[in-house]
Amino acid sequence: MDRYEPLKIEAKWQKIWEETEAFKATEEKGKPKMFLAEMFPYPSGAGLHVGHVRNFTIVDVLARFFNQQGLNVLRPFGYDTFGLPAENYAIKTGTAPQEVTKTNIANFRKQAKRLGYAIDWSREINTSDPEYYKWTQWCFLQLYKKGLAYQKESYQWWCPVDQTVLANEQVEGGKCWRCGHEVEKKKMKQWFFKITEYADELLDEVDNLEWPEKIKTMQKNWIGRSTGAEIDFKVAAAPDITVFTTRPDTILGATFLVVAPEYKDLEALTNDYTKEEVLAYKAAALKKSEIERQENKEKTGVFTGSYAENPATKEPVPIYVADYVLAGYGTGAIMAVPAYDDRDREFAEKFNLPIIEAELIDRDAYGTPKTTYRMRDWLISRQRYWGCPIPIAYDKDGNPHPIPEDQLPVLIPEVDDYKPSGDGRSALAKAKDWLKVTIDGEEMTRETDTLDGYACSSWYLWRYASPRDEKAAWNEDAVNYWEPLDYYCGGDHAVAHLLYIRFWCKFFADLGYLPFREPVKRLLYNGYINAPDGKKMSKSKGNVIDPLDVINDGYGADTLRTYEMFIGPYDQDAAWDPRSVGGVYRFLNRCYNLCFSNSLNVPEEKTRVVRNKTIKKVTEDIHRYNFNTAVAALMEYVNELYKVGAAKEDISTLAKLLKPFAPHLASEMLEKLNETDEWPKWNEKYLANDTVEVIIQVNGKLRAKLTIDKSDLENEEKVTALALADEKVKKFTESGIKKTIFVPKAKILNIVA
Ligand code: ANZ
Repeated sequence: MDRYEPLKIEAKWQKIWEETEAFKATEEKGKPKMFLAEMFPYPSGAGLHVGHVRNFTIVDVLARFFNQQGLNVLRPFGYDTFGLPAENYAIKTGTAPQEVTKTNIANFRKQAKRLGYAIDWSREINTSDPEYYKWTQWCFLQLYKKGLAYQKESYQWWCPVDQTVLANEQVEGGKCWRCGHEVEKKKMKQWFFKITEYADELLDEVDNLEWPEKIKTMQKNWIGRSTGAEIDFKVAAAPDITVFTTRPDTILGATFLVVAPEYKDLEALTNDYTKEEVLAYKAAALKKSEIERQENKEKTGVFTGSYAENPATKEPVPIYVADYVLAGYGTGAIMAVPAYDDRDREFAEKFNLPIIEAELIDRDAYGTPKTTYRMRDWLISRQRYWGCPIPIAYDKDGNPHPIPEDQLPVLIPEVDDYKPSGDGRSALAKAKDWLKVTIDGEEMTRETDTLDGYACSSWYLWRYASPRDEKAAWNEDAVNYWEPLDYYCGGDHAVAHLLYIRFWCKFFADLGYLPFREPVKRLLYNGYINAPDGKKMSKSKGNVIDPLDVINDGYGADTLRTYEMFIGPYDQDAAWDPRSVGGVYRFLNRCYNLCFSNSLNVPEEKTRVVRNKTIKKVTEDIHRYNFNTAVAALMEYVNELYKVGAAKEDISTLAKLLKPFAPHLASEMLEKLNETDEWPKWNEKYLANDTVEVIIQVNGKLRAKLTIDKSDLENEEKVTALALADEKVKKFTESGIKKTIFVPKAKILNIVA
């Protein structure tokens, strides 16, 4: 080929990698390992988008970089396949979600292969594969056995469009994270995982993680630990009220109490005169999201009609209901101290309640010390068909029983119609035969809720260690060798997935199944790629860039990969720039031409400094995730080589440094040079300012300037030889030399001819 033809080169190398299983990882005791993964994708019908490409390429650059450095690299791949899009499509078209998922995975795999990723394809996993979800159900049963999977009746976010409950993490600004419809509160019996059991450890260990600070802060705020006290207030004709306060020392100024609209004894606090208004207020409040309720708007509330006794002052204080008090936090009831708390002051001013600047007292005088968390237990019930069935059945009295482990997996039954059953249950309720199950001789009815998809992704990183194991969720030896994950890359799920996975890790470590307590050593949180105008890419705006189009337009995968690393700092959002794509393509062309049309006739000393500098810069940049400046350094290097010429060492160095970004082209170059891809090392000796200019005089007249290594300044013999070999000097010394005088300090060589 006399010109760069990326599509040809890429097809050739992809075939070779596939046939030789080039990226298959095996445990090699004694060889240091490196395990990297991206947050696995949901294989949507639309295929890969440029955001996936950025995310996957970061992982690929690191994987190839470490591989070239001689580490034993594991870079697996998988698909997070349960979820609403496939189910909604099934409801609309009648196509089984199993089928849609299969098609979408095939498409994703094909696309990922066209991007030349160094993936160990023998480790592909898919969360909706019964071989996989069998073990998700096993995980559930372990949590159930320890009391960490339990049922509770409570108010839940309910999306009337998707007909399912949502976790707090899935309600964004009072709207469903999937369809954007306003959510409602509904009282239901649901399954939960008791993540709060690990709240302290989850919080305390955040600081030790090599994760971006912003994610660590988000996790801390989400867990939201508060230390304070619970204090009992006596109520005459209703149950006493326990409040949670972080300021028990302010109790002398507590002039009223406020309970949340959902407060369990609210009705008991009302009387004939207040009941109607209180219940109407409650109904209105239930429609608001927590975020709305905490907004700094004018305070609302209603007097319940009851009084409590302040245990410190013995004074009667009125009890109000107001939506700024949240049901799931603390006890759902507060003592209001308007002199010290701004929210209480606003409320007191509006309702004309006393504001008393009382003195502060000893914190421990009343009540019992108590620590509260903002984080709630993780709601995992979903009224969905396309999810992992919860392995539970109910006896005649409605008591839950675990499905015995040897009966796993509980397979998803086939149904004709995927619509929810209409009575609040999923379409699974329509599979009449499937519903019946016999446990210990007793006939029972299966649970029709499925697990939140986040449960499926809470353990997949360990499955990667032994993805085809039929005897266990993960193999102990394999997990010991590969885990924990060294690098995890994603641009979403800062508090949900990344908290759940830490929770399960601690739980399974406590059971003795994992020899570590944190699943992810280093986290890279990548930014998004936006449309050229800076706006979010979306189908409806018609501004989506299809990565396959970029490849097929003739640019190839290497340009796409290199461009997405060059687009800007990896952790910041960046706008797509078609001109810059062309620039990267021209850069790769220049690399190609250097290798395939150049005569490589420059002595390696000539480019030694820029070569060593480039090796150092690219190596250090990749280590620090400065992928964009690493690519920029390679571009500068190529510019320099075009100016001064290239040695064979330059081309091989360029190919090796380029390989993580543009692996196909780099492989083609290395093949031509008959070189391995071993990562090059730099020599500090040859870095910046390591050359000097020596002035050569013949009979006192300046005849030439010589660039030499600084270290050669000591070597008079070598400098003289280099000078005499110079064409310009030769002319004046043809008649013979009498003597030479070298003054290294002045960098002058005098030749007397
Ligand atoms: C009296 C008091 C006086 C309070 C004072 C604060 C300042 P954090 O730090 O967020 O934990 N509170 C308790 N439960 C609540 C609920 N369910 N909904 C809304 N507010 C609630 O805040 C704890 C403080 O928030 C508690 O301490 C309580 O008000 C209020 F000068 O009690 B404090």
